[in-house]
Amino acid sequence: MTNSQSTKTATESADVLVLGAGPAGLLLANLLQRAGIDCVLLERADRARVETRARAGFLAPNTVRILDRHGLADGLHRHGQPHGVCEFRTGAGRFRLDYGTLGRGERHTVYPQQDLVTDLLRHYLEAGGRIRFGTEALAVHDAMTSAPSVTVRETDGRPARWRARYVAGCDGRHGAGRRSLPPGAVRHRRDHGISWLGLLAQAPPSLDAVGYAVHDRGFAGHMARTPDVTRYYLQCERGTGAGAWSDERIWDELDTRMYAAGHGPLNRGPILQRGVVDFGSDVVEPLRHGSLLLAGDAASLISPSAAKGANLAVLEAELLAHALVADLVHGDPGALDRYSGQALAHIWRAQEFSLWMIRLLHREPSAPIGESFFHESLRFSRLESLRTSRTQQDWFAENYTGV
Ligand code: RFL
Repeated sequence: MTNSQSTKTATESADVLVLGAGPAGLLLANLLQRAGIDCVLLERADRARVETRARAGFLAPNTVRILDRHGLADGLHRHGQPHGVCEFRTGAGRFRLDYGTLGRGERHTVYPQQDLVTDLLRHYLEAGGRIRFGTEALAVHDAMTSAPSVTVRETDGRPARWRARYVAGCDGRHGAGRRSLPPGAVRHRRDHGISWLGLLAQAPPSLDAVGYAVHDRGFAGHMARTPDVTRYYLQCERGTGAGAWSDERIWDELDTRMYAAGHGPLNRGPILQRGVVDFGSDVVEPLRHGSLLLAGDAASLISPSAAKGANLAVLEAELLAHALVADLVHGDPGALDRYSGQALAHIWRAQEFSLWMIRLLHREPSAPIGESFFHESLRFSRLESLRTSRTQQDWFAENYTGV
C-alpha cells in the first residue's frame, strides 16, 4: 500500500502532475521525486495492467546508460540479454548484420517493457512516490497560465480536480495531454498506409537474431523477448481485424514469409496477444505549451519498425526532468523552453531512420500504378547496399542502436 491512498478530497495538488505511468511518466516521476519535487502520477489503468502490458523490448544503449545513471537499471542488468545481430531474408536468400560490431560497436539489451515499467514503479514507490491508479485524466485546463489544473475520473467514477504548477503529459497517443493542446499547437502527421499484425507467441525464438523478412506477400518480423516468448509481426491489409487470422494461418504465413533454405519451420506455440498497428507517425511542435509539457508517445508517435518509441520516451523523460528541476529548484526559467528543441532534435532524427526502415521493409503502398516496379527496384537496391557496403552497414548500426 502506498501513500496514494490518502484521504480523498474534491481538489488536490502537487507541484508537478505526471499523467501516465508508462516508461516516460515513471522515469520522470522517479527523477522529480529524487530531486525533492512534490509530484503525483495519475494513471488510468490499475497496477496489474500497467505491470503486464507487453509492448517494446529492445532497449538502446543510451536508454541503459540513462537508467544506469540514476540507479534504475538493476532489473535489466539481472535479466536483460545483450543483442547485436539482425538477419534479413528475401526471396534471393538471407544475410546477417553483426551490428554490435559495426558503427559505434553498440548493442541492444532485450528486456520486456513491462519488466522495465515494473522496476521503475518499484523504485518510485520505495522512494515514497505518490501514484493514483485507476485515475483517468480527462482534460488539462488553463495550460497557458501558471496555475493549470487537471480534471479526472477516479476508480469509483467520481470526478475530481488536481491543481499544479506544471502538468507533464506522458499519457500516450490518446491521452489528455494531447487532447488539451491549445489552438496553435501543430501536429505534423504522416500515415504510412501500412499495417502490422503484432503477435506475442508462447514459443522460444526461432533465430538467434532479429529477423526481417522482405517477401512478396508482405513483411514479417521476428524478435526474441524471453527464452519462451517471441514477438512476431506480419504486414496485413489496412482494416484487418486483430482476430481475423486463425493461429494456424498466422504460423503458416510466418513460415512462408520467413522461409530460408536450410532453416526449418519456426517454433510454434499459442498466440498470447495480438493487435493491429496502423503505421502512422506524428510530432507535436513545440512540446511546451505554457505549463503543459509533453513527453514519450504523447510528444511523438513513431512507427515500431525501428524500435524507437520506448527509447525516445526514456530520453525525453530525462531531458524533461532536468528542465523541471532547473526551473523549480534552480530558478532557471529558460530550461523548459530549451527542453522542446532538445527533444525534437532527437525525435526528428529517429523519425527519419524509422521512415528509412519502413521503406526498406515494405512495398510502397501508395505507389501509383506503373511506378511500383520502380519502388520495388529501389527497395532491393537499398537492401543490396546494406548487404555489401561497409559504410552503409556502419550507418545502419549507428542509427539502429542510437536515439
Ligand atoms: P505508454 O507506454 O503508452 O504509457 C502511457 C500511460 O498513460 C496511461 N494513460 C492515462 N493515464 C491517465 N489518464 C489518461 N487519460 C491516460 N491515457 C493513457 C496509459 O494507461 C499508460 O500507462 O507511453 P510512453 O510512456 O510514452 O511510452 C511509449 C512506449 O510505450 C512506446 O513508444 C513503445 O512501446 C513503442 N514500441 C517499441 N518501442 C521501442 O523502443 N522498442 C520496441 O521494440 C517497441 N516495440 C512498440 C513495440 C509499440 C507497440 N505497439 C503496441 C504500438 C511493439 C508494439 C507492438
